[in-house]
Amino acid sequence: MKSVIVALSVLFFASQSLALDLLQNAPGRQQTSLNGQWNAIVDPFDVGDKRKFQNFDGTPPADKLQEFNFDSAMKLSVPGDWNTQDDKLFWYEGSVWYEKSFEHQAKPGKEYMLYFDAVNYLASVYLNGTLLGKHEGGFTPFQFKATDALKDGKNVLVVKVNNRREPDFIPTMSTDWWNYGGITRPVRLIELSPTYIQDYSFTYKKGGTIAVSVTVAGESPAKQKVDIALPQLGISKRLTTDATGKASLTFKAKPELWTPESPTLYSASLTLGDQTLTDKTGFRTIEVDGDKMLLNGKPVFLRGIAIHEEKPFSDGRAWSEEEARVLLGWAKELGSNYVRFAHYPHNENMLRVADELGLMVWAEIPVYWDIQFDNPEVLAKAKQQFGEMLFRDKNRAAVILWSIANETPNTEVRTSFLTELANTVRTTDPTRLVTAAINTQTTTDSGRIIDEAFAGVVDVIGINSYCGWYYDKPETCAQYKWQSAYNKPIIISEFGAGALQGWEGDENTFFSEAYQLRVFKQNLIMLDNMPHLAGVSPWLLKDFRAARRPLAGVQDYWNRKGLLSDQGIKKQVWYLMQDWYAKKEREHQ
Ligand code: GCB
Repeated sequence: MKSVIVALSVLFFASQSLALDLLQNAPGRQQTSLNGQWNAIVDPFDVGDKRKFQNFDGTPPADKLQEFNFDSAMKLSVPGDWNTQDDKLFWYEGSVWYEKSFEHQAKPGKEYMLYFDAVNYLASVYLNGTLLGKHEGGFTPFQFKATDALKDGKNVLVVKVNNRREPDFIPTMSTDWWNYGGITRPVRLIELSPTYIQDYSFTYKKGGTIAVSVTVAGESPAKQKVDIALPQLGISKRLTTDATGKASLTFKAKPELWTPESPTLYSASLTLGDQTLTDKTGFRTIEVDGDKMLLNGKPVFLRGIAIHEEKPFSDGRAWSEEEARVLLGWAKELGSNYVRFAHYPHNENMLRVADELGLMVWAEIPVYWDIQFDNPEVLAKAKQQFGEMLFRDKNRAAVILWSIANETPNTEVRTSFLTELANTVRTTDPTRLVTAAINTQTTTDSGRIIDEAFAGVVDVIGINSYCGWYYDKPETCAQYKWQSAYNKPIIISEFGAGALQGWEGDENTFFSEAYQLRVFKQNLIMLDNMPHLAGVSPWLLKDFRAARRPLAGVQDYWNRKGLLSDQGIKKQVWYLMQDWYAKKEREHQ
Protein backbone atom coordinates (compact mmCIF):
# COMPACT_ATOMS: atom_id res chain seq x y z
CA MET A 1 0.00 0.00 0.00
CA LYS A 2 2.78 2.37 0.95
CA SER A 3 4.53 1.92 -2.39
CA VAL A 4 1.28 2.70 -4.21
CA ILE A 5 0.97 5.94 -2.29
CA VAL A 6 4.55 6.87 -3.11
CA ALA A 7 4.10 6.00 -6.77
CA LEU A 8 0.91 8.04 -6.93
CA SER A 9 2.54 11.01 -5.30
CA VAL A 10 5.41 10.83 -7.78
CA LEU A 11 2.86 10.83 -10.56
CA PHE A 12 1.10 13.75 -8.97
CA PHE A 13 4.41 15.55 -8.71
CA ALA A 14 5.19 14.84 -12.36
CA SER A 15 1.82 16.18 -13.43
CA GLN A 16 2.62 19.32 -11.41
CA SER A 17 5.45 20.17 -13.77
CA LEU A 18 3.31 22.59 -15.75
CA ALA A 19 1.89 23.91 -12.51
CA LEU A 20 -1.53 24.11 -14.10
CA ASP A 21 -3.48 23.16 -11.01
CA LEU A 22 -1.89 25.60 -8.57
CA LEU A 23 -4.19 28.14 -6.96
CA GLN A 24 -3.89 31.68 -8.23
CA ASN A 25 -3.65 34.37 -5.53
CA ALA A 26 -3.07 32.16 -2.48
CA PRO A 27 -2.75 35.15 -0.08
CA GLY A 28 -6.20 36.41 -1.11
CA ARG A 29 -8.07 33.17 -0.32
CA GLN A 30 -10.12 32.01 2.65
CA GLN A 31 -7.56 30.24 4.85
CA THR A 32 -6.09 29.23 8.18
CA SER A 33 -2.47 30.20 8.64
CA LEU A 34 -0.16 27.42 9.80
CA ASN A 35 2.67 29.86 10.46
CA GLY A 36 4.17 30.01 13.94
CA GLN A 37 6.35 27.80 16.11
CA TRP A 38 6.87 24.27 14.77
CA ASN A 39 8.67 21.41 16.51
CA ALA A 40 11.82 20.38 14.66
CA ILE A 41 14.16 17.40 14.67
CA VAL A 42 17.50 17.78 12.93
CA ASP A 43 18.30 14.52 11.13
CA PRO A 44 21.67 14.64 9.33
CA PHE A 45 21.71 10.88 8.63
CA ASP A 46 18.09 10.64 7.41
CA VAL A 47 17.23 8.16 10.13
CA GLY A 48 13.70 9.51 10.35
CA ASP A 49 12.72 7.94 7.04
CA LYS A 50 12.90 4.53 8.70
CA ARG A 51 11.31 5.52 12.03
CA LYS A 52 7.78 5.74 13.23
CA PHE A 53 7.47 9.06 14.96
CA GLN A 54 5.99 9.19 18.40
CA ASN A 55 3.33 11.69 17.37
CA PHE A 56 3.60 11.40 13.63
CA ASP A 57 -0.05 10.42 13.39
CA GLY A 58 -1.09 11.27 16.90
CA THR A 59 -0.55 7.76 18.31
CA PRO A 60 2.32 6.49 20.51
CA PRO A 61 5.17 4.74 18.72
CA ALA A 62 5.52 0.98 18.43
CA ASP A 63 9.19 1.63 19.08
CA LYS A 64 9.67 2.10 22.83
CA LEU A 65 12.94 3.91 22.29
CA GLN A 66 11.14 7.10 21.33
CA GLU A 67 14.27 8.63 19.86
CA PHE A 68 12.16 10.76 17.57
CA ASN A 69 9.96 12.77 19.87
CA PHE A 70 8.60 16.04 18.53
CA ASP A 71 7.19 17.17 21.87
CA SER A 72 10.63 17.48 23.43
CA ALA A 73 12.30 18.70 20.22
CA MET A 74 13.58 22.19 19.47
CA LYS A 75 11.26 24.86 18.03
CA LEU A 76 11.69 26.73 14.77
CA SER A 77 9.67 29.66 13.46
CA VAL A 78 7.80 29.17 10.23
CA PRO A 79 8.25 31.01 7.93
CA GLY A 80 11.98 31.17 8.45
CA ASP A 81 15.29 29.63 7.53
CA TRP A 82 16.80 27.36 10.17
CA ASN A 83 20.36 28.70 9.74
CA THR A 84 19.75 32.01 11.50
CA GLN A 85 17.47 30.62 14.22
CA ASP A 86 20.07 28.51 16.01
CA ASP A 87 23.86 28.90 15.92
CA LYS A 88 24.26 25.14 15.62
CA LEU A 89 22.35 25.21 12.33
CA PHE A 90 24.25 28.08 10.75
CA TRP A 91 26.18 25.80 8.35
CA TYR A 92 23.71 22.94 8.34
CA GLU A 93 22.75 21.29 5.05
CA GLY A 94 20.62 18.18 5.36
CA SER A 95 17.25 17.02 6.67
CA VAL A 96 15.04 18.59 9.30
CA TRP A 97 11.67 17.12 10.27
CA TYR A 98 9.11 19.81 11.10
CA GLU A 99 5.92 19.11 13.01
CA LYS A 100 2.86 21.17 13.85
CA SER A 101 -0.45 20.22 15.43
CA PHE A 102 -3.54 22.22 14.67
CA GLU A 103 -7.24 22.04 15.37
CA HIS A 104 -9.66 21.72 12.50
CA GLN A 105 -13.42 21.38 12.07
CA ALA A 106 -14.39 20.61 8.48
CA LYS A 107 -17.18 22.82 7.18
CA PRO A 108 -19.81 20.78 5.34
CA GLY A 109 -19.09 20.49 1.62
CA LYS A 110 -15.75 22.31 1.71
CA GLU A 111 -12.46 21.17 0.20
CA TYR A 112 -9.07 21.93 1.76
CA MET A 113 -5.71 22.55 0.11
CA LEU A 114 -2.36 22.70 1.90
CA TYR A 115 -0.36 25.43 0.21
CA PHE A 116 3.35 26.12 0.77
CA ASP A 117 4.72 29.42 -0.55
CA ALA A 118 8.21 27.80 -0.62
CA VAL A 119 10.36 25.19 1.10
CA ASN A 120 14.09 24.91 0.37
CA TYR A 121 14.83 22.48 -1.32
CA LEU A 122 13.04 19.09 -1.10
CA ALA A 123 9.80 18.75 0.82
CA SER A 124 7.79 15.64 1.78
CA VAL A 125 4.45 16.47 3.34
CA TYR A 126 2.61 14.08 5.71
CA LEU A 127 -0.79 14.83 7.19
CA ASN A 128 -1.88 12.56 10.04
CA GLY A 129 0.60 9.97 8.81
CA THR A 130 -0.44 10.07 5.13
CA LEU A 131 2.12 11.20 2.59
CA LEU A 132 0.30 13.90 0.63
CA GLY A 133 3.15 14.45 -1.81
CA LYS A 134 6.64 15.73 -2.47
CA HIS A 135 8.06 18.84 -4.08
CA GLU A 136 11.42 19.81 -5.47
CA GLY A 137 12.65 23.39 -5.87
CA GLY A 138 13.40 25.94 -3.17
CA PHE A 139 11.68 29.15 -4.24
CA THR A 140 8.31 28.38 -5.77
CA PRO A 141 4.89 27.43 -4.39
CA PHE A 142 3.24 24.01 -4.31
CA GLN A 143 0.05 22.53 -2.90
CA PHE A 144 -1.57 19.23 -2.01
CA LYS A 145 -5.22 18.37 -1.58
CA ALA A 146 -5.75 17.73 2.12
CA THR A 147 -9.51 17.09 2.44
CA ASP A 148 -9.34 13.29 2.76
CA ALA A 149 -6.46 13.22 5.23
CA LEU A 150 -7.88 15.93 7.53
CA LYS A 151 -9.70 14.99 10.74
CA ASP A 152 -12.04 16.94 12.95
CA GLY A 153 -10.15 17.92 16.09
CA LYS A 154 -6.39 17.58 16.38
CA ASN A 155 -4.34 17.17 13.19
CA VAL A 156 -0.61 16.53 12.90
CA LEU A 157 1.33 17.93 9.97
CA VAL A 158 4.89 16.71 9.42
CA VAL A 159 7.17 18.09 6.72
CA LYS A 160 10.56 16.62 5.96
CA VAL A 161 12.78 19.34 4.50
CA ASN A 162 16.16 18.69 2.93
CA ASN A 163 18.50 21.35 1.54
CA ARG A 164 21.52 19.18 0.72
CA ARG A 165 23.04 20.33 -2.59
CA GLU A 166 23.09 17.76 -5.41
CA PRO A 167 24.58 17.83 -8.92
CA ASP A 168 21.22 17.50 -10.68
CA PHE A 169 19.46 20.20 -8.66
CA ILE A 170 18.67 23.80 -9.69
CA PRO A 171 20.70 25.56 -8.39
CA THR A 172 23.45 22.97 -8.24
CA MET A 173 26.54 22.50 -6.06
CA SER A 174 27.99 26.01 -6.01
CA THR A 175 26.23 29.32 -5.53
CA ASP A 176 27.38 32.69 -4.30
CA TRP A 177 24.52 32.96 -1.83
CA TRP A 178 23.61 31.19 1.38
CA ASN A 179 21.85 27.86 1.12
CA TYR A 180 19.20 28.77 3.69
CA GLY A 181 17.17 25.66 4.52
CA GLY A 182 13.68 25.32 5.93
CA ILE A 183 10.06 26.21 5.45
CA THR A 184 11.12 29.68 4.41
CA ARG A 185 7.73 31.10 3.40
CA PRO A 186 4.15 30.88 4.78
CA VAL A 187 2.07 27.69 5.06
CA ARG A 188 -1.66 27.98 4.41
CA LEU A 189 -4.63 25.66 4.79
CA ILE A 190 -6.91 27.05 2.09
CA GLU A 191 -10.66 26.43 2.16
CA LEU A 192 -12.42 25.92 -1.17
CA SER A 193 -15.93 25.20 -2.31
CA PRO A 194 -16.26 21.90 -4.20
CA THR A 195 -16.22 23.88 -7.43
CA TYR A 196 -13.88 26.85 -7.26
CA ILE A 197 -11.93 29.47 -9.24
CA GLN A 198 -8.48 27.98 -9.60
CA ASP A 199 -6.78 30.47 -11.88
CA TYR A 200 -7.29 33.76 -13.69
CA SER A 201 -5.30 36.28 -15.65
CA PHE A 202 -5.66 39.84 -16.86
CA THR A 203 -3.62 40.92 -19.87
CA TYR A 204 -3.47 44.27 -21.56
CA LYS A 205 -2.87 44.33 -25.30
CA LYS A 206 -1.53 47.13 -27.45
CA GLY A 207 -4.29 49.19 -28.95
CA GLY A 208 -6.48 49.10 -25.85
CA THR A 209 -7.89 45.67 -25.17
CA ILE A 210 -8.00 43.72 -21.96
CA ALA A 211 -8.09 39.92 -22.10
CA VAL A 212 -9.45 38.08 -19.07
CA SER A 213 -9.27 34.34 -18.65
CA VAL A 214 -10.58 32.17 -15.85
CA THR A 215 -10.22 28.51 -14.96
CA VAL A 216 -12.76 26.81 -12.72
CA ALA A 217 -11.79 23.48 -11.16
CA GLY A 218 -13.19 20.91 -8.72
CA GLU A 219 -16.41 18.93 -8.81
CA SER A 220 -18.19 20.43 -11.84
CA PRO A 221 -16.09 23.00 -13.72
CA ALA A 222 -18.24 23.05 -16.88
CA LYS A 223 -20.94 25.68 -17.55
CA GLN A 224 -20.13 27.72 -14.45
CA LYS A 225 -20.98 31.42 -14.39
CA VAL A 226 -18.17 33.69 -13.23
CA ASP A 227 -18.76 37.42 -12.73
CA ILE A 228 -15.77 39.64 -13.40
CA ALA A 229 -15.70 43.25 -12.21
CA LEU A 230 -13.18 46.04 -12.67
CA PRO A 231 -15.17 48.81 -10.95
CA GLN A 232 -12.72 51.67 -11.68
CA LEU A 233 -13.18 50.92 -15.40
CA GLY A 234 -16.93 50.42 -15.11
CA ILE A 235 -16.51 46.82 -16.30
CA SER A 236 -18.79 44.08 -15.11
CA LYS A 237 -19.13 40.94 -17.23
CA ARG A 238 -20.44 37.42 -16.85
CA LEU A 239 -18.46 34.51 -18.31
CA THR A 240 -19.59 30.92 -18.74
CA THR A 241 -16.98 28.16 -18.58
CA ASP A 242 -16.60 25.54 -21.31
CA ALA A 243 -16.45 21.77 -20.82
CA THR A 244 -12.91 22.04 -19.42
CA GLY A 245 -13.75 24.81 -16.94
CA LYS A 246 -12.17 27.61 -18.96
CA ALA A 247 -13.65 30.91 -20.04
CA SER A 248 -12.16 34.01 -21.58
CA LEU A 249 -13.20 37.40 -22.77
CA THR A 250 -11.61 40.34 -24.54
CA PHE A 251 -12.97 43.86 -24.39
CA LYS A 252 -11.94 47.39 -25.31
CA ALA A 253 -10.83 49.55 -22.41
CA LYS A 254 -8.81 52.66 -21.75
CA PRO A 255 -7.13 52.06 -18.42
CA GLU A 256 -4.53 54.44 -17.09
CA LEU A 257 -1.42 52.46 -17.91
CA TRP A 258 1.00 51.27 -15.23
CA THR A 259 4.31 53.15 -15.23
CA PRO A 260 7.02 53.60 -12.60
CA GLU A 261 5.99 57.28 -12.29
CA SER A 262 2.33 56.42 -11.90
CA PRO A 263 1.88 52.75 -10.94
CA THR A 264 -1.90 52.61 -11.27
CA LEU A 265 -3.44 49.37 -10.05
CA TYR A 266 -7.06 48.37 -10.63
CA SER A 267 -9.17 46.37 -8.19
CA ALA A 268 -10.55 43.25 -9.77
CA SER A 269 -13.07 40.78 -8.44
CA LEU A 270 -14.13 37.36 -9.64
CA THR A 271 -17.26 35.76 -8.24
CA LEU A 272 -18.48 32.19 -8.55
CA GLY A 273 -21.63 31.51 -6.53
CA ASP A 274 -20.93 32.62 -2.96
CA GLN A 275 -17.14 32.84 -3.44
CA THR A 276 -15.43 36.10 -4.41
CA LEU A 277 -11.74 36.55 -5.06
CA THR A 278 -10.26 40.03 -5.20
CA ASP A 279 -6.93 41.21 -6.53
CA LYS A 280 -5.21 44.32 -7.84
CA THR A 281 -3.62 44.41 -11.23
CA GLY A 282 -1.97 46.91 -13.54
CA PHE A 283 -2.06 47.25 -17.31
CA ARG A 284 0.94 47.97 -19.49
CA THR A 285 2.82 46.74 -22.53
CA ILE A 286 6.51 45.94 -22.82
CA GLU A 287 8.31 45.32 -26.09
CA VAL A 288 11.57 45.73 -27.89
CA ASP A 289 12.19 47.92 -30.92
CA GLY A 290 15.74 47.48 -32.19
CA ASP A 291 17.95 48.30 -29.21
CA LYS A 292 15.22 50.12 -27.29
CA MET A 293 12.90 48.77 -24.64
CA LEU A 294 9.45 50.28 -24.94
CA LEU A 295 7.11 50.54 -21.97
CA ASN A 296 3.62 51.42 -23.20
CA GLY A 297 5.19 52.23 -26.56
CA LYS A 298 7.73 54.72 -25.18
CA PRO A 299 11.49 54.15 -24.75
CA VAL A 300 12.43 53.49 -21.15
CA PHE A 301 15.84 53.41 -19.45
CA LEU A 302 16.07 50.98 -16.53
CA ARG A 303 17.71 52.50 -13.45
CA GLY A 304 18.01 49.45 -11.28
CA ILE A 305 19.55 47.56 -8.43
CA ALA A 306 20.08 43.83 -7.96
CA ILE A 307 18.66 42.38 -4.73
CA HIS A 308 19.03 39.09 -2.87
CA GLU A 309 16.10 37.99 -0.75
CA GLU A 310 17.77 38.64 2.60
CA LYS A 311 16.51 40.56 5.61
CA PRO A 312 17.20 44.31 5.49
CA PHE A 313 19.16 44.65 8.76
CA SER A 314 20.75 41.22 9.28
CA ASP A 315 21.29 37.88 7.59
CA GLY A 316 18.45 35.38 7.08
CA ARG A 317 15.83 34.87 4.38
CA ALA A 318 13.31 37.67 4.04
CA TRP A 319 9.67 36.75 3.49
CA SER A 320 7.36 39.40 4.98
CA GLU A 321 5.63 42.44 3.53
CA GLU A 322 7.43 44.73 6.00
CA GLU A 323 10.81 43.45 4.81
CA ALA A 324 9.77 43.87 1.17
CA ARG A 325 8.78 47.47 1.93
CA VAL A 326 12.18 48.25 3.45
CA LEU A 327 14.19 46.60 0.65
CA LEU A 328 12.15 48.13 -2.15
CA GLY A 329 11.88 51.45 -0.30
CA TRP A 330 15.68 51.60 -0.49
CA ALA A 331 15.53 50.89 -4.23
CA LYS A 332 13.16 53.85 -4.65
CA GLU A 333 15.35 56.08 -2.50
CA LEU A 334 18.29 55.24 -4.74
CA GLY A 335 16.31 56.54 -7.71
CA SER A 336 15.51 53.15 -9.22
CA ASN A 337 12.61 52.37 -11.49
CA TYR A 338 13.70 48.74 -11.85
CA VAL A 339 14.91 45.85 -9.64
CA ARG A 340 16.64 42.62 -10.50
CA PHE A 341 15.42 39.87 -8.16
CA ALA A 342 18.54 37.69 -8.08
CA HIS A 343 18.97 34.71 -8.51
CA TYR A 344 15.70 32.85 -7.84
CA PRO A 345 11.99 33.69 -7.53
CA HIS A 346 11.51 36.04 -4.57
CA ASN A 347 8.53 35.84 -2.23
CA GLU A 348 5.17 37.11 -3.43
CA ASN A 349 5.28 40.20 -1.20
CA MET A 350 8.27 41.47 -3.15
CA LEU A 351 6.29 41.27 -6.38
CA ARG A 352 3.15 42.84 -4.97
CA VAL A 353 5.06 45.71 -3.32
CA ALA A 354 7.02 46.29 -6.58
CA ASP A 355 3.67 46.54 -8.39
CA GLU A 356 2.51 49.13 -5.89
CA LEU A 357 5.73 51.20 -5.79
CA GLY A 358 6.27 51.26 -9.54
CA LEU A 359 9.42 49.14 -9.82
CA MET A 360 9.84 47.14 -13.01
CA VAL A 361 11.01 43.63 -12.17
CA TRP A 362 13.55 41.24 -13.67
CA ALA A 363 12.43 37.86 -12.26
CA GLU A 364 14.76 34.90 -12.42
CA ILE A 365 15.06 31.15 -11.93
CA PRO A 366 18.23 29.71 -10.37
CA VAL A 367 19.75 28.31 -13.57
CA TYR A 368 23.04 29.58 -12.21
CA TRP A 369 26.59 28.83 -13.41
CA ASP A 370 27.22 25.28 -14.54
CA ILE A 371 24.14 23.16 -13.95
CA GLN A 372 23.71 19.79 -15.73
CA PHE A 373 22.82 21.16 -19.15
CA ASP A 374 23.15 17.70 -20.70
CA ASN A 375 20.53 16.17 -18.40
CA PRO A 376 16.92 16.19 -19.74
CA GLU A 377 15.59 15.80 -16.19
CA VAL A 378 17.31 19.03 -15.24
CA LEU A 379 15.67 20.77 -18.20
CA ALA A 380 12.32 19.47 -16.94
CA LYS A 381 13.11 20.91 -13.49
CA ALA A 382 14.00 24.29 -15.00
CA LYS A 383 10.68 24.32 -16.84
CA GLN A 384 8.84 23.31 -13.67
CA GLN A 385 10.44 26.11 -11.62
CA PHE A 386 9.78 28.62 -14.38
CA GLY A 387 6.18 27.42 -14.70
CA GLU A 388 5.52 27.80 -10.97
CA MET A 389 7.05 31.30 -10.92
CA LEU A 390 5.13 32.44 -13.97
CA PHE A 391 1.88 31.00 -12.68
CA ARG A 392 2.20 32.89 -9.40
CA ASP A 393 3.37 36.23 -10.85
CA LYS A 394 1.56 36.51 -14.17
CA ASN A 395 -0.85 39.20 -12.94
CA ARG A 396 1.93 41.50 -11.71
CA ALA A 397 2.38 44.38 -14.15
CA ALA A 398 5.77 45.05 -12.56
CA VAL A 399 7.29 41.90 -14.07
CA ILE A 400 8.62 42.83 -17.50
CA LEU A 401 11.59 40.46 -17.85
CA TRP A 402 11.82 36.71 -17.34
CA SER A 403 15.44 35.76 -16.83
CA ILE A 404 16.26 32.16 -17.59
CA ALA A 405 19.96 31.98 -16.65
CA ASN A 406 22.91 33.63 -14.94
CA GLU A 407 26.53 33.32 -16.12
CA THR A 408 26.36 29.99 -17.88
CA PRO A 409 29.25 28.48 -19.86
CA ASN A 410 29.32 29.14 -23.61
CA THR A 411 28.88 25.57 -24.83
CA GLU A 412 26.58 24.02 -27.43
CA VAL A 413 24.74 21.86 -24.94
CA ARG A 414 24.10 24.90 -22.74
CA THR A 415 22.84 26.93 -25.71
CA SER A 416 20.41 24.24 -26.87
CA PHE A 417 19.10 23.78 -23.28
CA LEU A 418 18.53 27.53 -22.89
CA THR A 419 17.07 27.92 -26.39
CA GLU A 420 14.45 25.32 -25.59
CA LEU A 421 13.76 26.99 -22.25
CA ALA A 422 13.43 30.41 -23.94
CA ASN A 423 10.96 28.96 -26.44
CA THR A 424 8.87 27.44 -23.64
CA VAL A 425 8.86 30.77 -21.80
CA ARG A 426 7.77 32.67 -24.92
CA THR A 427 5.01 30.21 -25.73
CA THR A 428 3.69 30.33 -22.17
CA ASP A 429 3.90 34.11 -21.81
CA PRO A 430 4.18 36.20 -24.96
CA THR A 431 3.47 39.39 -22.98
CA ARG A 432 6.93 39.72 -21.42
CA LEU A 433 10.55 39.70 -22.59
CA VAL A 434 13.11 36.94 -22.19
CA THR A 435 16.53 37.81 -20.84
CA ALA A 436 19.58 36.23 -19.15
CA ALA A 437 22.77 37.46 -17.53
CA ILE A 438 25.67 36.57 -19.81
CA ASN A 439 29.37 36.88 -19.04
CA THR A 440 31.12 35.41 -22.07
CA GLN A 441 32.31 37.81 -24.75
CA THR A 442 35.17 38.08 -27.19
CA THR A 443 37.94 40.19 -25.65
CA THR A 444 39.80 42.64 -27.88
CA ASP A 445 42.67 45.02 -27.09
CA SER A 446 40.25 47.85 -26.51
CA GLY A 447 37.25 46.11 -25.01
CA ARG A 448 34.63 43.44 -25.59
CA ILE A 449 32.39 42.15 -28.34
CA ILE A 450 29.04 40.60 -27.44
CA ASP A 451 28.84 37.90 -30.05
CA GLU A 452 27.98 34.59 -28.42
CA ALA A 453 25.10 32.54 -29.83
CA PHE A 454 22.90 32.65 -26.74
CA ALA A 455 22.81 36.47 -26.88
CA GLY A 456 21.00 35.95 -30.18
CA VAL A 457 18.29 33.93 -28.43
CA VAL A 458 17.16 36.40 -25.74
CA ASP A 459 15.09 39.57 -26.35
CA VAL A 460 17.17 41.70 -23.99
CA ILE A 461 20.85 40.93 -23.38
CA GLY A 462 21.98 41.03 -19.76
CA ILE A 463 25.72 41.46 -19.23
CA ASN A 464 27.54 40.87 -15.94
CA SER A 465 30.81 42.80 -16.06
CA TYR A 466 33.35 43.08 -13.25
CA CYS A 467 35.91 45.40 -14.80
CA GLY A 468 38.08 46.89 -12.07
CA TRP A 469 37.34 44.11 -9.58
CA TYR A 470 37.98 40.61 -10.94
CA TYR A 471 40.11 41.91 -13.83
CA ASP A 472 41.64 45.11 -15.20
CA LYS A 473 42.46 48.32 -13.41
CA PRO A 474 39.40 50.49 -12.77
CA GLU A 475 40.75 53.21 -15.09
CA THR A 476 40.79 50.69 -17.96
CA CYS A 477 37.01 50.34 -17.67
CA ALA A 478 36.43 53.96 -18.63
CA GLN A 479 38.32 53.27 -21.88
CA TYR A 480 36.42 50.05 -22.68
CA LYS A 481 34.85 49.88 -26.12
CA TRP A 482 31.79 47.63 -26.19
CA GLN A 483 30.42 46.28 -29.43
CA SER A 484 27.51 43.96 -30.03
CA ALA A 485 26.79 41.65 -32.92
CA TYR A 486 23.10 42.07 -32.12
CA ASN A 487 20.93 45.14 -32.46
CA LYS A 488 19.19 44.45 -29.14
CA PRO A 489 18.82 46.31 -25.85
CA ILE A 490 21.59 45.60 -23.35
CA ILE A 491 21.21 45.74 -19.60
CA ILE A 492 24.36 45.69 -17.52
CA SER A 493 22.79 43.25 -15.11
CA GLU A 494 25.78 43.32 -12.74
CA PHE A 495 28.90 45.36 -12.08
CA GLY A 496 30.47 46.15 -8.75
CA ALA A 497 33.22 45.80 -6.17
CA GLY A 498 33.43 44.66 -2.56
CA ALA A 499 33.83 47.07 0.36
CA LEU A 500 33.61 46.62 4.09
CA GLN A 501 31.52 49.55 5.27
CA GLY A 502 33.64 51.96 7.32
CA TRP A 503 36.93 50.27 6.31
CA GLU A 504 39.80 52.77 6.49
CA GLY A 505 41.85 52.66 3.33
CA ASP A 506 42.69 54.69 0.26
CA GLU A 507 41.49 54.10 -3.25
CA ASN A 508 44.25 51.55 -3.86
CA THR A 509 43.13 49.35 -0.97
CA PHE A 510 40.96 46.42 -1.98
CA PHE A 511 37.75 46.19 0.07
CA SER A 512 37.92 49.83 1.18
CA GLU A 513 34.93 52.07 0.44
CA ALA A 514 37.32 54.31 -1.50
CA TYR A 515 38.31 51.47 -3.83
CA GLN A 516 34.67 50.52 -4.40
CA LEU A 517 33.92 54.17 -5.23
CA ARG A 518 36.81 54.25 -7.72
CA VAL A 519 35.52 51.12 -9.49
CA PHE A 520 32.01 52.55 -9.74
CA LYS A 521 33.22 55.96 -11.01
CA GLN A 522 35.15 54.34 -13.85
CA ASN A 523 32.36 51.93 -14.71
CA LEU A 524 29.84 54.76 -14.89
CA ILE A 525 32.04 56.47 -17.50
CA MET A 526 32.05 53.18 -19.41
CA LEU A 527 28.26 52.98 -19.18
CA ASP A 528 27.81 56.56 -20.35
CA ASN A 529 29.59 55.53 -23.56
CA MET A 530 28.08 52.10 -24.05
CA PRO A 531 26.09 51.46 -27.24
CA HIS A 532 22.65 49.78 -27.00
CA LEU A 533 22.49 50.40 -23.24
CA ALA A 534 18.90 50.14 -21.99
CA GLY A 535 19.51 49.77 -18.26
CA VAL A 536 21.76 48.82 -15.37
CA SER A 537 21.45 46.97 -12.07
CA PRO A 538 24.69 47.21 -10.06
CA TRP A 539 25.61 44.30 -7.84
CA LEU A 540 23.89 44.94 -5.37
CA LEU A 541 21.64 46.57 -2.80
CA LYS A 542 22.98 45.02 0.38
CA ASP A 543 25.83 42.78 1.57
CA PHE A 544 24.65 39.18 1.72
CA ARG A 545 25.74 35.88 3.25
CA ALA A 546 27.95 33.69 1.05
CA ALA A 547 29.87 30.57 2.05
CA ARG A 548 32.40 31.27 -0.72
CA ARG A 549 33.55 34.50 1.00
CA PRO A 550 35.74 33.54 3.98
CA LEU A 551 38.30 36.38 4.27
CA ALA A 552 38.50 36.88 8.04
CA GLY A 553 38.01 40.38 9.36
CA VAL A 554 36.74 41.62 5.98
CA GLN A 555 34.24 39.22 4.47
CA ASP A 556 33.54 36.80 7.34
CA TYR A 557 31.24 34.90 4.98
CA TRP A 558 29.55 37.97 3.58
CA ASN A 559 29.73 39.07 -0.03
CA ARG A 560 30.62 42.74 0.49
CA LYS A 561 29.50 44.17 -2.83
CA GLY A 562 26.47 45.89 -1.33
CA LEU A 563 25.77 49.60 -1.66
CA LEU A 564 24.53 49.06 1.89
CA SER A 565 26.29 47.10 4.64
CA ASP A 566 24.88 43.90 6.12
CA GLN A 567 23.07 46.11 8.62
CA GLY A 568 21.68 48.48 6.01
CA ILE A 569 24.24 51.28 6.48
CA LYS A 570 24.95 53.31 3.35
CA LYS A 571 28.42 53.10 1.83
CA GLN A 572 29.93 56.07 -0.06
CA VAL A 573 29.09 54.48 -3.39
CA TRP A 574 25.36 54.76 -2.62
CA TYR A 575 25.46 58.52 -3.12
CA LEU A 576 27.39 58.24 -6.38
CA MET A 577 24.75 55.89 -7.83
CA GLN A 578 21.97 58.10 -6.54
CA ASP A 579 23.45 61.11 -8.37
CA TRP A 580 24.02 59.11 -11.54
CA TYR A 581 20.39 57.92 -11.52
CA ALA A 582 19.17 61.48 -11.02
CA LYS A 583 21.22 62.44 -14.09
CA LYS A 584 19.88 59.48 -16.11
CA GLU A 585 16.34 60.36 -15.15
CA ARG A 586 16.82 63.90 -16.47
CA GLU A 587 18.43 62.61 -19.68
CA HIS A 588 15.55 60.27 -20.40
CA GLN A 589 12.68 62.58 -19.59
C1 GCB B 1 28.41 37.27 -10.29
C2 GCB B 1 27.25 36.44 -9.87
C3 GCB B 1 26.79 36.81 -8.48
C4 GCB B 1 27.99 36.95 -7.57
C5 GCB B 1 28.85 38.09 -8.08
C6 GCB B 1 30.14 38.27 -7.27
O1 GCB B 1 28.67 37.45 -11.43
O2 GCB B 1 26.18 36.52 -10.76
O3 GCB B 1 25.91 35.81 -8.02
O4 GCB B 1 27.62 37.18 -6.25
O5 GCB B 1 29.22 37.83 -9.39
O6 GCB B 1 30.11 38.94 -6.27
O7 GCB B 1 31.16 37.71 -7.69
